[in-house]
Amino acid sequence: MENISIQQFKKEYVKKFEQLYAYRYDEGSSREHFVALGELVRNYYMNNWKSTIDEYKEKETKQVFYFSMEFLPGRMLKSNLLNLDILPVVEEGLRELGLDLDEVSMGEADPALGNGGLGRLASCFMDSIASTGLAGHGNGIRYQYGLFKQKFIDGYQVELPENWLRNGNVWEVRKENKAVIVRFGGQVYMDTDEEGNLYPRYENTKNILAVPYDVPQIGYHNGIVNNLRLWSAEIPYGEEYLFRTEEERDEVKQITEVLYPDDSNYEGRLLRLRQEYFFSSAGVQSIIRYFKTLDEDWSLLPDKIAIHINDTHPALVVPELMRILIDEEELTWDQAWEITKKTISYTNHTILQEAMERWPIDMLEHLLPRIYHIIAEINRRHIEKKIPLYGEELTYRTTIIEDGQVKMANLAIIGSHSINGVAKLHTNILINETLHDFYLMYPNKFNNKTNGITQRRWVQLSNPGLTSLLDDVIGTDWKSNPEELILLKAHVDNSELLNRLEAVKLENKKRFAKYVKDEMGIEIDPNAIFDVQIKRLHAYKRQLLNVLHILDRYSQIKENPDIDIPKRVFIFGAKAAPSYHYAKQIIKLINAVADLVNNDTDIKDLIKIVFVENYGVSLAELIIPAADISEQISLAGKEASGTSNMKLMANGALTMATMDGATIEIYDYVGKENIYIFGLKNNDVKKYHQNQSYNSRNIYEGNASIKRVLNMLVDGSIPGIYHEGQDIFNSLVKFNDEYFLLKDFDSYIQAHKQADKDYQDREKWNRMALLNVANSGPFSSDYTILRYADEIWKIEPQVENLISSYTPVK
Ligand code: CR6
Repeated sequence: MENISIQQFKKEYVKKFEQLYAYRYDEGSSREHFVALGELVRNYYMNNWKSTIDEYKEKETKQVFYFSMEFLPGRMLKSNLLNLDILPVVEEGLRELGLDLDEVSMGEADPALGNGGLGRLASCFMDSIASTGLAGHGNGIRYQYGLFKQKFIDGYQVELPENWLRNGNVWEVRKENKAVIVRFGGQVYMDTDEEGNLYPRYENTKNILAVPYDVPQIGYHNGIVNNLRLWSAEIPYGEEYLFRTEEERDEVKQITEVLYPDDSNYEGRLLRLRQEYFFSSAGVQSIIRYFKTLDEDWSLLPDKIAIHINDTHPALVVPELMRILIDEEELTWDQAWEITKKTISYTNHTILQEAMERWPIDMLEHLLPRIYHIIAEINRRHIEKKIPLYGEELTYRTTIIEDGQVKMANLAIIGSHSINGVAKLHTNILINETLHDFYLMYPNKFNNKTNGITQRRWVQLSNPGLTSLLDDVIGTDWKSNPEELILLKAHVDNSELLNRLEAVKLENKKRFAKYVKDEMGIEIDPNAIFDVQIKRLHAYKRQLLNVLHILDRYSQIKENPDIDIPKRVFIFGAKAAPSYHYAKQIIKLINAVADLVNNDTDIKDLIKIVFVENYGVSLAELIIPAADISEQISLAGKEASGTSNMKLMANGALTMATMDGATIEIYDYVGKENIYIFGLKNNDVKKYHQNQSYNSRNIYEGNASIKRVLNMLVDGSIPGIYHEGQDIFNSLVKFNDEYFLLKDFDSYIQAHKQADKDYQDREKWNRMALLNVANSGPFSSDYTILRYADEIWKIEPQVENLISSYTPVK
């Protein structure tokens, strides 16, 4: 956009506010100021939004559509201002009007339309696609209610509805004229038309209107505005009479009402299947409608369109695209199949068996009869074609339909041209273990794309102190080319700079400490080590190991009150899926330990525990810049990638980690001196499984510290956890400790002792922190997305690329 002066902004702002509310702007609430500012900012990008979309169409630019059941964009105001290059003007203008941008920004709801890493990754990707000048759009669901709001009552997690749309959404544009019909249920018969062609005749279907709400995805300083299209379910116009009962009307509303609160866990309910088909079908239909305006030969579809599916939740795009090409556009099966495979690509985000989607045949057949026919036919042809090449045994291990169920990962692999994992180790596990059979059939489909994060949100916006330090020391080019952060390395011995880095961290810690005091009434010392574990609560992520460390430390201080260790604040942020009993027990345990330790005067503030309620994107923005230690302690082989590891590193936290997910790549970049690695490696875990030689009870019996700590769970030392303590104890001792916590305990404690020591040497610590920031550039999602574009989607940046070079896959 053209430059706007502070004066002009102020004038436009006041005018906009008073037009909207009909009273003086200085009487407004932060919510109203946010709305007024949002409405004004719209004017600044609307033209670019239109011209971006027009230009793609005019030039017939190949476009990618990123289908994801989840997006976690966070508050968009500051990010939009940053990318439009008007953040300083707006900030100053508001200040002169007596307003504070941060406060105004709090007036925006944080849309929690995702669970965790997968949803946030989708949003980092949206930002990077626009910012690297790529033609790409998101396709998802406009949930009326986002991920539940978490409350702790008596230390237990309670879930409350997240009505994020209560005050509307200034960024979205409802596009009724772009609505499509999505068909569910009924019966389908294959009939023959006058020319003798087969066509499906539907009876008694329920037709639902899918209405798109488009949200702008603004590129960084490049004039590009792409689209995030979120679909909402409605009763079709004029068909209200077909939905006569309350129940029938509710059924429609429900489709886009709530986000399933499961993270890396399969939720196999009928409503979830409806959601998946709803946004997959609506998205594919709108893409096809666009393609038809280009008036091109169908065989050119893969040259104009790429469809990417974020995990298997949108895997029904495979049969849906087949359905449209065959039933509606009258292509032959073989033509349609070639086009479908060439158009679609798929990312796998987990190897956890419990997260693999499988739908009962009955359910699919009932809800989507024609789609089920097509899947069955894909499966039949797959078997027919592969048996002569690979034999029966291997082929039958790769079928889509098995034991009365439809396996969505198999459908996604067979129906696409690319499948990628999200970190090197994860991709290797897919290739060598989980999906090895498919790898034998399609070695060329497999590739790795290590996840990334956008430094725009995770450094520039959330850590202004670090940002201006970086600007002063290495110039501003890192903002469009994060690899330039490596220039910082040359300053590693500059003690003045190291002190400044420490001062920035301290300011961020004070900011968070204030939040903790105001919201939770807990006093924490900003000079303590802030030790952070923020992620969904899952047994494999081992928050419990963190707790065992705390209990061990607690016991040591009790035993030896004069112990010389730095103060620690253990910070947790984590939601548990409402039905995940064990995860909720661990939440209760953490809160109970916090009560015990925080109120024990013997501890003299050597330990404080802060478990923030309702962790999400906005809290992450506050916590990450304040972190000294980043806990990435999953059992090796279980965390596909992780992305908070990258955000924390970029903000100068030191990583305390097992060799898992993308943390291994962090280790490769920063080097072993600048990271704390402990615990079993993936191969060690594999050996234990193969030999069935793990025996946690032996460890418990033979290790005095472990015994002491575990006994605390059951001997009444921690008030209020009678049942939880017993169950958790049993999981570790009686049921053989599925995630090898006891095996990793000693080396974890050792690594923390080393961290205590290092922290006391301020210069050493700051140097390590600096090297973490310096090496975080390669984890920019801009590079990740350029690799997707180049190697999978075959699309090129449209604008003069802002990024001069990017690291090739290593
Ligand atoms: N839970 C992985 O577990 C990864 C993200 C994004 C996850 C996590 O390690 O960083 O995806 N997987 O790739 C799924 O959601 C299935 C996640 O967020």
